Amino acid sequence: MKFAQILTVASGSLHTALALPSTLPRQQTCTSPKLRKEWSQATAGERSSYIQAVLCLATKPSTLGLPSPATVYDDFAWAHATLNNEIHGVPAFLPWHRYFVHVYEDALHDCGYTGNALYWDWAADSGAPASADVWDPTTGFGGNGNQTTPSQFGTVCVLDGPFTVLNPVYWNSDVRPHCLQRSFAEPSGDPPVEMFGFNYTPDIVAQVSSETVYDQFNNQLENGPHAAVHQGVAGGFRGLGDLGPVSSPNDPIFFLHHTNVDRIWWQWQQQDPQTRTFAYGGSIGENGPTADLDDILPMQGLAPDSVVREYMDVNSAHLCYTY
Ligand SMILES: [Cu+2]
Repeated sequence: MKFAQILTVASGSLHTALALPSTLPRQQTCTSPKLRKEWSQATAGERSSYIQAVLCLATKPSTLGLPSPATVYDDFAWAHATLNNEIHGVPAFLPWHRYFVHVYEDALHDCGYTGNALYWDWAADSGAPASADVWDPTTGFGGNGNQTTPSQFGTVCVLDGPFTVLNPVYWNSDVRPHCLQRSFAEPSGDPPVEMFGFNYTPDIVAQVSSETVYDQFNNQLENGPHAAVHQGVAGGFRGLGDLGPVSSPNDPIFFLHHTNVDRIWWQWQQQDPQTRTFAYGGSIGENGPTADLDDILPMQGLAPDSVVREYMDVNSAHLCYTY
């Protein structure tokens, strides 16, 4: 399975931020944190405004200078794809994706959305993930791709909902314009559950969250439930869903998925905020250097590169949100 292979690829290296000043400028404090809601808890107005803003991203020319017809929508998939080895299978997985969701939230705001990042609580829906509210054709992201045509690239197009008009340009890092593709994994397990739901149940999330060491927690969250959701949405027998390859931000569900991953990390930090807010470490790749809070988080021009330390605490002035 494509995504599983990608996830196990040995990681590259994050460079240590030797040149940065030891004290970064401090803004004011976070007095009223913004509440991030579950998709189904957002108001109808928030949901529709969120969807309109996603569509708006695909009307703006790339700000990264990617050749036409690439749009801001494609900037996110391209940046994620080109950074693959630096942001997966490494301790920076969680803080990098926290930063990425934050940058995306800003981009939605530039497109008129006034709410906060939203999440999909897939554990709550793990008994029947294909029936989750997020896939609703009217109020949500539309559902499964076409599973009746031959298993070829460009045939598993999403059939309903607001995103059938999208034409993502990248597949991995290659220019390969296509429809938004999904391929929900067929029922399996005992009793059979669709979309590998048995791999991201509340019990499994609780088990992962019982890890007390950051590196273990980060690894298990990434390779366990996080990966299973990618595979569940993209890896049916027709395969080829956009949530599978490293250009996975092509499927807007990516950001609801990763906001939920971020929420699980936040809950883990909240179990013992004193020691866990800045709990970080592990080695960068096999026998690689030890991860450090001063390691760079690269953003490929979507936003300034930052450092891990800046994305550990959701109560910092520049993040300032809660769940
Ligand atoms: Cu990722």
